[in-house]
Amino acid sequence: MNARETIIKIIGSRQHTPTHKTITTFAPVNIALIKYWGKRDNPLNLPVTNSLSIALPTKGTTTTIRINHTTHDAYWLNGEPVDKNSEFFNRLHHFCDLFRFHPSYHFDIDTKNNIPTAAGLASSASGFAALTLAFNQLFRLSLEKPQLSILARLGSGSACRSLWEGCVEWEKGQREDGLDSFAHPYEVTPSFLNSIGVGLLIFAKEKKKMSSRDAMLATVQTSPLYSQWPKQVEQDLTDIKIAISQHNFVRFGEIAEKNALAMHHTMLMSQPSINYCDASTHHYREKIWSLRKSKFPIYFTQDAGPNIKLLFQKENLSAVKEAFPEAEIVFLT
Ligand code: 2P0
Repeated sequence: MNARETIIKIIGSRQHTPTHKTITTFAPVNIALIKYWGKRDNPLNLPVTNSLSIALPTKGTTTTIRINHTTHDAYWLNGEPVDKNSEFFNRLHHFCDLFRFHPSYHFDIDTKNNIPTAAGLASSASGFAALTLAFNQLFRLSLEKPQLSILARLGSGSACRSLWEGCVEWEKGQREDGLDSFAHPYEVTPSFLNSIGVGLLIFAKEKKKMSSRDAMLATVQTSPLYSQWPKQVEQDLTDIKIAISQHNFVRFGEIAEKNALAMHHTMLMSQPSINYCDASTHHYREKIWSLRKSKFPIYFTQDAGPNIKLLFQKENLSAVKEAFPEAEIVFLT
């Protein structure tokens, strides 16, 4: 099974006549509380485990697409043309090929992130989700969200979670063709979701040394700790769902932080070691632990990069602002 076969199965005999209008879509960034780290199928981005995320409704990717009537695609990222020799160009092109229902179709795609690209802030997730929504409208496919989630996954695994606001769970699925591997909203009482703040500590804005795709593969293949990861995720998912149902922020934060640390610890044990942390990461981790001990509940999560995302309760907003004036604060609703 490959990505082309997936798209054929999803779209089936639907009409896919392009509109000649310009389409603009938006998809939010999602931050995993329980991480996706490792694939059971690499070309289809099928995960080893379920994962659970929260969306940042004001942060994400705006994508504009139109059919361009030339002989090639043209892509822009944040106003700059994308280098044809870059890995990003190849990934985009490969994804666009899935929607090239006729060889004469070529696309102008303008993608803008209001978060740093490729710095461990999930811009590929919101990017491929916004692009999937754009193709759905461009070809008037009228696909449902679960189907769009499957297609977004083909661009980037975590993109399948970026089609909703709020809390979202990605079901790993069992099927070899991946048609049961898509995301859906996970219900959280609005008052609990509304009580949580996220603080973005974006001190590293440059492109990361190793893509999460390569790092994930190397972790699965070489880390002696990887065999324990699926069990850890299963337990953390169960526990965080209980914390969510009990509106227990302290347990919620503890579990999210523990899961992020377990992911980084698992990759640190790869051969050669994969280390996304820098001196600032360690500085902020220590500061968070110290504040938590002496002042108020504050936790963090960290993705495939050095940056830290604070998790706190709105009632402590002024204390968070005082301790981290450099943090960009985002709420979940
Ligand atoms: C996540 N990350 O759950 C995890 C946690 C980073 C750390 O999903 O190869 O860009 O495109 O499926 O989705 C980042 O990996 O990787 C990611 P691909 P993706 O958010």
